[in-house]
Amino acid sequence: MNNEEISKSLNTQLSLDENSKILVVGLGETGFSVAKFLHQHALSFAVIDSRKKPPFNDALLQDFPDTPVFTGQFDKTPFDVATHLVVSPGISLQEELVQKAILSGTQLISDIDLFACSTNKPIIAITGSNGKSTVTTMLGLMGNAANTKTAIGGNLGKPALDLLNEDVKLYVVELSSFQLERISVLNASIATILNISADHMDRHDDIASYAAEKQKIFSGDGIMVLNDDDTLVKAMKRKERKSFSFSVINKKGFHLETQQDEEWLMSTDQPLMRKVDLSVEGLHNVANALAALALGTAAGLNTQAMCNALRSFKGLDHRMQKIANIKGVTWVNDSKATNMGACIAALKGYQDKVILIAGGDSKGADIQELIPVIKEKAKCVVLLGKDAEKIDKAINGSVPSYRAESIKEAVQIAATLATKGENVLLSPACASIDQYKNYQERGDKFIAAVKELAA
Ligand code: UMA
Ligand code: ADP
Repeated sequence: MNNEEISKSLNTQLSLDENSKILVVGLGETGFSVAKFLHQHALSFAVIDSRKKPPFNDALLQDFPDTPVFTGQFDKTPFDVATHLVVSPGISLQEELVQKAILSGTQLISDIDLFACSTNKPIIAITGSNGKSTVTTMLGLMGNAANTKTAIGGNLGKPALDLLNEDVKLYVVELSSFQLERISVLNASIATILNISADHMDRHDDIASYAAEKQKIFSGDGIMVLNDDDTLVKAMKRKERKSFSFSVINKKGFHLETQQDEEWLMSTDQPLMRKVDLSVEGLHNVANALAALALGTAAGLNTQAMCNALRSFKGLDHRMQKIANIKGVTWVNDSKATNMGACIAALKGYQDKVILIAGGDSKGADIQELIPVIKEKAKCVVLLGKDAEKIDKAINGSVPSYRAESIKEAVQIAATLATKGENVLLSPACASIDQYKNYQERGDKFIAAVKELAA
């Protein structure tokens, strides 16, 4: 779409024009991508962030010195004069001034709305409690292997607006529940909810309202890709819409089936590729591969190219990442397991009992969910972080538990507990922000501590 077409689309779909006064709330990755976009389309905006020095403060001052910027706290005045608010995903919509503005008629829009208005190329939108980044990355590899120039981003890292490029033939965007709760015009050509398990319960009232936010990904009339093994997701099917399904349990849609003693990823009765040829570990990753095949098929990608891409995909860092084998003990970094569902999937992937390192900020989750799997799959647990005590209480002595102050100490304790042939798994079931900058830093510190052991 050229700039004129985009301006028209922004006007008809979001009522944006030269008289609009847009307040960009948040100056992180999202806020800065929005600022660049609004500037490019000659729309008038100001920026506000409650942080004293938000991450893109200097970049904004340098690139757009005339833009009014308010930092340090949320000030009422810019909210009062705004006609539109673009609220970054890290800011709760319950924030007092945001709520007041919305109630008084200020239009809430998001970077994803701006993105959706600015392209007529197909968009594959991916959400779910777990597996989003893995499936989004798989799709990117598949699209490019099939000679369809594919751009991937969104919650994955690169903001959706930064992906816009005339050469791109297919957009694949990972969307979080925070991004979805503030969209209004997304009409993805193909959309999926990979699974729903409790996450971010500190920002959502309950699992029903969290699922309702996720369901917004299906707004419009695009193709739905549904997880047949997830009751909440399966129930979202709409008869009038074209849909595909995937399952690792039932033998329909994109599924797993044994043929002549070998397990195959199948599409209805057509074998696609052997399960052993996937380089990623665990049944949850088979589900991810099936979801990616379903999404890619819906987008018309070549099957052989998709399978080749899956064969070469080794998995993302910090997700079931094998770090080292030291004296017969395998060390696995699954630091990205920031909720109960991811830790449960990790544990279920093991035949034998593991030494589990877990803990951090559980974000208001119900820990009881984790306990039966811990009992079944953990030889012992090393706990750290803000909710170590809470998890320990829930375990209630059913498996031995130990306390560590840091990842480094957790690794040292685990080393004394593990014997040859066993696995030590860091799969915290919790966010890292109570002790670390993010899950990457937690994972990196784990890797460094394991390497020290090896030395
Ligand atoms: N913040 C303030 N005051 C403000 C604005 C933000 O304190 O005025 C805080 C937020 O509470 C948050 C942090 O700053 O702790 C970052 O918020 P942001 O909205 O500025 O975040 P961005 O830098 O724009 O990054 C966001 C996503 N972050 C969040 O949703 C928290 C990134 O996902 C995403 O990659 C990026 O947009 C591009 O689309 C990250 C994430 O952690 C990876 N997502 C969560 C997850 O995956 O679980 C949802
Ligand atoms: P997301 O982007 O949704 O956070 P990732 O692909 O980054 O998903 O994986 C996050 C965590 O969830 C990792 O610990 C990973 O092993 C686990 N995981 C990945 N796919 C699934 C799935 N389909 N079901 C449950 N857990 C999963």
